[in-house]
Order: sequence, then C-alpha cells, then structure tokens
Amino acid sequence: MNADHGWPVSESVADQVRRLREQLSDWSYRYYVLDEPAVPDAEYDRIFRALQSIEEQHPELVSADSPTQRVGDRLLDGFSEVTHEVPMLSLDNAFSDEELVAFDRRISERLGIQDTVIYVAEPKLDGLAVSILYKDGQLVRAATRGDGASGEDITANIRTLRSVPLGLRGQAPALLEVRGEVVMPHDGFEALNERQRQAGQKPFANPRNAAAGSLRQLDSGITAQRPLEFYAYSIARLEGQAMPATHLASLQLLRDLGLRVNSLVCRCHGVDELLAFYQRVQQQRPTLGYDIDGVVYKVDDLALQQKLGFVSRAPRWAIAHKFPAQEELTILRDVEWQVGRTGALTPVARLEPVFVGGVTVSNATLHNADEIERLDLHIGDTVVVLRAGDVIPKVSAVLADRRPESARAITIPVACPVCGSEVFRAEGEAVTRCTGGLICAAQQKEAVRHFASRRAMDIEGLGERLVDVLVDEKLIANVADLYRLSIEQVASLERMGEKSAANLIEAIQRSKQVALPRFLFALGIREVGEATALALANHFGSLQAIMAADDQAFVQVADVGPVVASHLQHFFAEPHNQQVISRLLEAGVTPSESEPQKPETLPLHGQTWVLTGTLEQLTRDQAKAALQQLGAKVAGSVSAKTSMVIAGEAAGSKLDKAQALGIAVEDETYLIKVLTEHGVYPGSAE
Ligand code: JCF
Repeated sequence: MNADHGWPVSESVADQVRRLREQLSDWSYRYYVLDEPAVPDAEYDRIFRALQSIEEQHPELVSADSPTQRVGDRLLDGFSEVTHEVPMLSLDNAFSDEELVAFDRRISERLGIQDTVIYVAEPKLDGLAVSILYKDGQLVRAATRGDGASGEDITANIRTLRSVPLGLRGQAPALLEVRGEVVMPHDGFEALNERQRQAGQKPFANPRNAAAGSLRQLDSGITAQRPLEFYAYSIARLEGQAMPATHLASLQLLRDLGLRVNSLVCRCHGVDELLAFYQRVQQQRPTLGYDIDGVVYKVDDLALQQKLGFVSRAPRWAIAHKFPAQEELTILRDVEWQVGRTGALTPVARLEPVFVGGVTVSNATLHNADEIERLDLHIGDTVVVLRAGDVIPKVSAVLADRRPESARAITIPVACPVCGSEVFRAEGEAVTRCTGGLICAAQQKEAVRHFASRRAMDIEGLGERLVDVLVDEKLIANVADLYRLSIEQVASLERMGEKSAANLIEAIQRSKQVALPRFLFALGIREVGEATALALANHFGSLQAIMAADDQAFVQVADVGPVVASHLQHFFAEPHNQQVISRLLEAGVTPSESEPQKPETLPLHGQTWVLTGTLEQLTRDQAKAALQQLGAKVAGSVSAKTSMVIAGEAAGSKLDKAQALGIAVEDETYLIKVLTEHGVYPGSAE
C-alpha cells in the first residue's frame, strides 16, 4: 500500500498510476452514471492493462480502490452477517389506479395539506436490494437485504460490479450508506444462459434468479464474470455533510458522488402525473433492457417523509405501483395446428380464458412440436401463460402435478390441416411443414409471388398486390392457373386496364420459355435456392430426370446434403405437386434441357472460391450460383485449399486469414469481370 518497504518509488511512477486510475474511473463514471461512453471498450481495456502491468512491477503502489482490484483472490467459506443500522424497508403495493388515489389522499390528509403533493417516481427494478457502505469515500462493505434487519456480507462480490465505484468522486462524505438494486440486464442474461447451456449446465429461469445466484457466489471471480449492474435509489445514512432537503436532490448527490441512478427518475406533481409516468414506463418496459415489475413513488420532501413515518416495516411516504401480472395459470383445452405462409405448421393452444398482462387471453403460441415435447404438454393440463408487454402470449410451463386423469397426449398431424398434403419434418429441424407447397391454400399467395419473382419465372407486372387480388377473386389457386388467365379476366379486375392486362398475359406467356434452373428455383422447394437449383439442373439435365430421382440420387449432387435431399424427395413425391407440374408442362411451360455437364470442362473446375464482406452489384446467392455454374466450389471459410477470396465491403476475419495464408484476394469488380467474360454475370447476361 505504501512505499516504506522496498525501494523508494519514483514520483513519476506513482503519478502515472494515479493518472491511469483517474482516467479509468472517469471513463467508468461517464459510461455508467452519465450513460455517455467516452472511449471504446478496447481503449479502456488497453489502459486497464497498462495500469495492471505497472502495478505488477510496483506492488507497493497497489491500493484497494484501484480498478484492477475488483476481483479478490480469497475464497470465502461463507458469508458473515451484517446488521443494518438503518433497517432495509419493504414497500407497500398498489395494484390499481384507485389504490394509488387512496394512497395520495392518505398522504394529503395526514399532512393536512390541500395542494398537490410532490412525488419522485422511478421504475421498480426486479433485482436484489443491497446496501453499500462508504467510509471516507472508500467502499468498505456491502450487504444483502436479508430480512431487512440483517443481511449477508457480500462486499467481495459487489466490488466486482463495474457500475459500483470503489472510491467516490469529488468531495466524499465521512460516511455514506447507499441503497439500491442489483439487476442483470436482458442481453447479459441471454448470453449467460447460452454459456450455461454450452457448458452443459442448467440455464437460469429469469434474470432475477441469475442475479441472486451470482451474488451468492463464494468465489468473487465467478461473480465478476456475471453481467450485474447496480442502480442506487436512496441514502440510508450520510455523515460529514448535510442531507439534501428532497429525495430528488439526494439522488442528484448520489450521481455526483459517482453512483448510478436510474435515468427515468422524475419529479411528479400529484396523482395525474404519477399515472402518466406509470403509463409511460409501462410502454417503455419491453425496450428498457432489464426487468421491472412496476414503478415506485416517493414523497419528495424529506421533512414530510419524516412526518409521515412508517407502518410496521414499510414507509407511509412511498408505494410500489405494480404492473399487472405477466404470468397466470389456466387450463389447456385443445391444440390446433395453423399453417403459415411458408407451410410451417404451428401449434396454437386453446386456453380457458384468463386475464394476464392486462388483457384476456384465450390463445397462446406453442411454437412447434419440440416445444410441446419439451414442456411435456397434455390437453387438460394446468399451464402457465406468459404475456410480456405486447408480445404474443405463450405457454411457458406446465404444472405436471396437477394433470388430471383425463389428460390426453398431443399428436402431430400426419396431413396438412389446410390442404391434406403429407406433412414432413426434416431431420434436425424443429418445424413440421406441409409439403403441398404448390397447392396449399395457406401458402398459395406466397407460392405464386415467389414463382413470378424476378429471379424465378420473372413475370413482369405480377406484383404482390395483384397476386392477392387474383387469389382473393378466385381467378387462380396455384401457379398453373396463371397460364389459363385471359386478358378479359384480368381486365375485369379493379384498377386494371385493357393495356396492362394484355401486358401481363404477354409476360406470362413469355415466361414459358425458361431455363431449367430458374424453373426449379421457382417451384419454391424448401432450401432450394438459386445455387442448388443450378447444381441440380447441371447434374440431372432435365426436369424428368430430377422428378425420377430419389434421396440417394439427390445427395450425389454437389452441395446437396441429406436434409435438402429429403425436401426434394418429399416435394416431388407429393401427388398434388406432381399435378401442378404436369399442368404447367401441359400449358406449354418448357424448362430448357441441357446435357448434364462434364465438370472437368468447366473453366473454374477444381478451384475453391470464398466470398466475404458485402457485395454491391449482386447477392451472395447469385455470386455463388454463377461461380458454381463455372465449376468452382464456393466455400464458407478460408483454408490452404482456397484458390481465391473475393472481398466485398467491410470484409472481416476471412480477409485477414487469406492474407496470412498468402491466398489471392480480389474485389467485386474482378468477380464481375470473370463472370461477364464467361457469360454468367446475372446483371448483364440476361
Ligand atoms: O427498484 C426497486 N426495486 C426499489 C425498491 C426502489 C426503491 O426506490 C425502493 C425499493 C425498496 C424500498 N425504495 C424503498 C424504500
């Protein structure tokens, strides 16, 4: 701690250490308290490491309030007890506007005042209350709330929170005991749970549990890795300087001392402003980034607070106005399967209506069959329904011990509930899908739109809106019907002239002459994009050969794995799809046939190309398809086998790796030149 054991420390090193600490502490203050990051994290880390390395060389300069000293090296064998000099109170709750109005009336009456009462309102964070003690500006102790009278000493753990200053800023009071809430923000919570899963450990149920578990660690090294944040909400004790006159001023003092105070805190005049605050915060709730379960109102004037005093363990001068519960219990009556635009079957829970999150809910999403299995859901079960903010209600848990004898298992349909086609779930996929893509009424609009799109059949003038009208007016039910449309039929539609109708029919007729890869892509087979369609066409040469192929034959195609192969097989095996394809061919659609190409003869045969960064002139998929057409393999990562890397805008690590391996790197202009030379540049060749 000081220089009297060892060599004398040169003034300049001590100064340097002081300067680095001040710098780091100032950046933390700006980041956490002012919410105005001053430098990128990398710069903070660089200075932090610089300080660390000087301290290693001059251990006598290390002090407890150095930002390098957040993680202790001592393992605790338990937490010792801390008696709260000033008890940590709980708050009374209001669950309705009426209860709030009654609270405000009680305050006015007790104080005998006619004017509107001035309050301070703040969000009520859903975390853990802690009390932190500073003596002469140094953090000396932190404790949990416990039962309010005494809690546990968690000093080592609280020291690891970067939003908690180890030393106060400016003119520090002789003693400060500050109270506040420790929370785990949503992004950190998600990341932590992901790490837990990766490590084969159980994820935490919610951010509050995760925060509690993190503060209870006997190894502060673990707490240091947990994304915890502290928000101060009151001063319990202050010595050596005068207590401000109002609650708001005390929060401002905390801010000045370097403690983080919630930025939504605001002064409100009377009940109406409190209610407006409540509404505003409720709306912001989903985007705050941390959990809150209501708002807190406090009488602003500390002298009035003192007059009002306490009832049992809660102050009379404050109240928590809770948001409606976001979770309720109800009964699962049935499960229905809905078919989405892309053929995905989604189970929907039909529930005994229940009031949750401020509305009555009778349907909830179950996402997919895996979710049903994971929850071990049965019809008749008592379930937890969660409705957070404006999001779609979902069934989040099952109370298995309340399952009645009459409960029934839930079966996944074998046929599409809309069109009767076979349903299919690819290996490793969570989603069950209807295979009748070309005829299913749930998918017809999407199927027609995709079929007509520029990179598929390229039917000019057949836009989204017109597809809607054609389907809604029952002029078409599937893509084959397009070729039977007459000019009169189209012209009879609203806002359609004779001329544009004729143009559309002409565009439809023109689309009959189509390259096989485009036609295959246009069918909208799951996971068959332009590149795969091209590979299939090159491999098989004709539609007939493709329709006759099976899984075994499909996996022979470069870039077709077992999942895509099974999608292809199921699509072509579905009789409804076969019918639509037959009708397309009968109507005169002629996908051009070509000899299956000998791969050795292609110009880029044997080469492996890698695309990285953003391309401006063509999509990744187009570039990939065109390169494959020339015989190149297109790989996702750079290795010694890579022949060429095309680096677009903002190319990242792949570019670095290519340079490290000495692999040729060119830009998009070069790519376009190669594609154009060989007549496969999608932007010019067609
Ligand atoms: O955010 C909270 N959970 C919170 C709890 C905020 C406050 O201002 C509180 C509190 C508990 C007690 N104030 C008191 C007096």
